[in-house]
Amino acid sequence: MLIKKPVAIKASEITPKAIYLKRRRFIQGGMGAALATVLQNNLMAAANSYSTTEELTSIKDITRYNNFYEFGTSKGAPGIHAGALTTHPWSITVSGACEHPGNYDLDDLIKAAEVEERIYRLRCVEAWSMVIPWQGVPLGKILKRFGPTSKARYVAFRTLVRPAEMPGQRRNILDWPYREGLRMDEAMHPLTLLATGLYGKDLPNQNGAPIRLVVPWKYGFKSIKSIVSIEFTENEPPTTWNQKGADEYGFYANVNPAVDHPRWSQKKERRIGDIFKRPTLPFNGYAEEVASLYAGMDLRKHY
Ligand SMILES: Nc1nc2c(c(=O)[nH]1)N[C@H]1C(S)=C(S)[C@@H](COP(=O)(O)O)O[C@H]1N2
Ligand SMILES: [Mo]
Repeated sequence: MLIKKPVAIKASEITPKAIYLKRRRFIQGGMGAALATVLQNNLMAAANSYSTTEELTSIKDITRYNNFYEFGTSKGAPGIHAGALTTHPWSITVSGACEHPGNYDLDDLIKAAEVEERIYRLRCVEAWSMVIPWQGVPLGKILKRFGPTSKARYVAFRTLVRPAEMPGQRRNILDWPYREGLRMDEAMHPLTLLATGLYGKDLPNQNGAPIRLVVPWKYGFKSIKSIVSIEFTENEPPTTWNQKGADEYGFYANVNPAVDHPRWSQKKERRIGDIFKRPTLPFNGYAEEVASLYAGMDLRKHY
C-alpha cells in the first residue's frame, strides 16, 4: 500500500508539473482572457478560497498510483488497463425524485456549465493522500438542472459496467456496478465537484474519465469514477464499500483522525511523494467549510 520513492526526482516527472505551473502563473498574470483553454475560465477559481496552496502531487504519481478496482486491485493496474476504456460518447441516466429525469449526453451537460479549477487534497482510507489540480463543475449546479423534488434526500451514483473494457469486472472483486451516495446537502455543497479534468487536461481514464466525483472532506472511496447514473432517492442508498464491510466503511466516510479503521490508524497519512507521515486533519482540513453539515451527529457512530 505504501510506496517508497528515491529522494531524487526524475526530470520526466518534473516537466509536466513545471509546465502546468508556468501556465498557471501566466494565466494568473492577467493574460488569461485571451486564451481559450479550460484553465482560463479559472482566473477566479485559481484564487478561490476552496483551493489549497500546498505543493501539487506529480502527474506521474496521480496517474500511476490509483484505486479503480474495475481495472484491477493493484495501484498500477488502472494506469496499465484503463487506456482501453471508451469514454466518448458518454451519457448519464438521471432518475428518481426529480422533475427532469432522462438520459443526458455528457457533452451537452458540461457545455452549458462553467468549468472551474480546484486544487484539493484527496485522502484515501488507506492512509495516503495527494494534492490534485482538478477541473470540474460543482455538482450542485448540475443537480439543480434536474429539478430535485422535496422527496430527494439523497443522491446515488453508479459507475459504468463494461467487463469487455474493464478487466476487474470479470471477477467478483466487488458487487458491480460500483455505487456511491451522498446526502442532498453534501451533494449541493459548493466544495463537491464533478471533475472532468486534472492538470489542465481531460481526465486520464485511470482517474475516472470522463466524469467522476471529488468530495474532498471524505475518504477517497466516496469519489466515484466514470459515472453513468445519478438517482435522487428518499432513503440512504446502498454503497459499495459499506456493503462490503459496514464496520470498516461507513456511509458518511468523513475523514476523521479520531476514528480508526478497525485494521489501522487514521491519525496520520503519507502524502504520496513524501517520506514522512503527516497528521490527518478532521474533514481532511475542510472542517471550516463542512463541519456544520454534521452538527449534532455523533461522528463515531456515523463514521
Ligand atoms: N468506480 C470506482 N470509483 C472509485 C474507486 C473504484 O475502485 N471504482 N476507488 C475509489 C478510491 S478507494 C479512491 S482512493 C479514489 C482514487 O482516485 P484516484 O485514483 O484518481 O486518486 O477513487 C475512488 N473511486
Ligand atoms: Mo481509497
